[in-house]
Amino acid sequence: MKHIIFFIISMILGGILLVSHATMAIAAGKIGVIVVDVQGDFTTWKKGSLAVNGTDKAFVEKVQKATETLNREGYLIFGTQDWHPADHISFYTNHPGKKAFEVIKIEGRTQVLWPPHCIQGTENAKVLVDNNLFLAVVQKGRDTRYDSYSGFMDDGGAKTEMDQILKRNGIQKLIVYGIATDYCVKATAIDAADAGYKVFVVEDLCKGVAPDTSAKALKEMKKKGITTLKELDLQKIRCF
Ligand code: VGL
Ligand code: ZN
Repeated sequence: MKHIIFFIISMILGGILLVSHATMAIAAGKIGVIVVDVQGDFTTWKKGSLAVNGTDKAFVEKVQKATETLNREGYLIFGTQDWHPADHISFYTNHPGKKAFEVIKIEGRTQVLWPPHCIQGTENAKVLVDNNLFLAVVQKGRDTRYDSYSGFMDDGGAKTEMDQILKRNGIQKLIVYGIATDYCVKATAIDAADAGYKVFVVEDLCKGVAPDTSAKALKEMKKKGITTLKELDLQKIRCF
C-alpha cells in the first residue's frame, strides 16, 4: 500500500514538473539565440586566415554543446555567416600598398583592412556549429562595397533579413555569442538592442580579436542596456 501511494505521489510530482518545464519552454519560445560567425577562418582550430585567440577545437565544441542545449530547451537558434566576395573592400589585398590590420577611411567610414577571409564557397567560410540546429543562417558582407560586422545591417545601411525573421518568430529577447567579441558580436548585439530586443551576451562563449578592444566592447554593450553574463545561465535569462 505504502509503495502504491508513493508511486502515485511521484507520478503527480513528475507530471507537475513536466508541465512546468513545458510552460517554461513555451515562455522561452520568445527567446532566440544568435550564434555569430563561428566559421573556420576565425578559428585557430581550422588555421583560419583571421584566427582569433582562444578559438581552438575545445572552444568550438563548447559553443556547439551550449547551442545544442539551448535548442533542446526550446530556444530558436539563428546564426550569422560572414560571406564575402573575393574582391571585398575589407581585404587588405584589394588595397595596393596596404598591410593587414591597417585602418583606413573610406568615404568617411573607418575600415580595418583584414586578411582575406570567409570568401563565399571556400572551406573555411563554413559555419562550424551543426547546421541542422539553425532555423536560419543570415549571410552578411556579400556586397563588395561595404563591410558588415552586424548581422542586422551593413556599413552602407542595407538591412539583412535578420530583424524580419526574428519578428516572424515572435522573438523578443536574444542570447548572443560567437566570434569576435570586439567586432561582429558587439555590432550584432548593439543593433539588436537598438532594434528593441532585450539582449544577453555570454562572455565565455565569445572570443575577441584583442583584449583591449574586447573589454571596451563589453563596456559599450552594457552602456546600451545589454546584459553581459560570464557564462550561460538560463535561470537568470528566464527570470529577466
Ligand atoms: C569579423 C572582422 C572581419 C567578425 C568579420 O566576425 O568579428 N571580424 N569580418
Ligand atoms: Zn568579414
